[in-house]
Amino acid sequence: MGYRVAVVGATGAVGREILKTLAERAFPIDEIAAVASARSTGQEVSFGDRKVLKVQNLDTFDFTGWDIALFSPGGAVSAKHAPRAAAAGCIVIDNTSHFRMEPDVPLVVPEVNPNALKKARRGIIANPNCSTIQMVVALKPLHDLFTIRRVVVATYQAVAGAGKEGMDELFAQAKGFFVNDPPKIEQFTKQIAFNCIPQIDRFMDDGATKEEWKMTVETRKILDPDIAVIATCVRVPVFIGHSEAVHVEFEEPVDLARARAALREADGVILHDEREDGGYVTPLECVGEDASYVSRLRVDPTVPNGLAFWCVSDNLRKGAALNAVQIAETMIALDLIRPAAKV
Ligand code: 11C
Repeated sequence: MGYRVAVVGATGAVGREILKTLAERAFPIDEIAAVASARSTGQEVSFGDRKVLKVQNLDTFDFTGWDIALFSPGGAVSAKHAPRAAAAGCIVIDNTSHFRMEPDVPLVVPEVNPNALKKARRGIIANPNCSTIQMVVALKPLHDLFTIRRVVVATYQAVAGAGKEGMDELFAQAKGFFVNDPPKIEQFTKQIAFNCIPQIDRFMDDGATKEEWKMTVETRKILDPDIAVIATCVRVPVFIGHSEAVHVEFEEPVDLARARAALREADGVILHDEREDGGYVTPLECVGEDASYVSRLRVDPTVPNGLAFWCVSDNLRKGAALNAVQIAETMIALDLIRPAAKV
């Protein structure tokens, strides 16, 4: 027997990726609903190769009898509708930042802290930010070996993080450049085509951006509250796939061979590190893939126990849709979700 699954925000970039991921992984589904805001009602979205779903209106959608709702509609919408779905008995896996730091809402990356799912008392589980997910998947095996004290990370984040509109803006500006069209700037603070923008999300009081703050607080909640993290998050003219240059300081002396072996064994990580021209993974190569790819692994000789590496991952996939679906799969494996029809 399968589950009744609702995908909320089904017409967005992440919602469509969730539908694709559920179909590809043959998630055990008895019935699936595509749900979105009133203005998308009646639109059609694909589920797998053969099925087309008519989008239903979130305002009037009744979650009673639905087992799992995968939400990615934007923070304000999740704030309003996720508690309503949870109150109806549906397990909500929310992709927005709205609930992430609430103490009674687990923030989960299945390869890192699956047992946190057992504390989902409110029926809401938060999916972390994409830039955090790919980094903690790579950090976990290293933390288990040498105990991380501090992480310094610079990100190179794709425009897909700003949704379909972000991708459209890069496309339009890049095309316009060759025909002398002035760039139209709407989704980003400056021209993104042929440029890098050191701001993702709004500024906080301490001068960090909210994206940078998320990387700090989410890493601590998921992996270890004692880890210090400083991030500089940069938007780059890449359509899909976030990259990160990660510098890590450990409590204990590092051993490169052990670090390599642990990364090779770790769930969710692919170590591709050849130390020759092109012997590393770039964002273009990780699109549509599941892993967090680690390359350029080396000792950082400028601190006592340091390692540096490069990490790329598909931000719509492991960074959002796949991680959310894996949370649902892990909850099923841990017997934390049963089909409503069975209870
Ligand atoms: C970006 N990381 O690349 C953001 C998108 O908190 O889920 C995801 C925002 C979030 O713009």
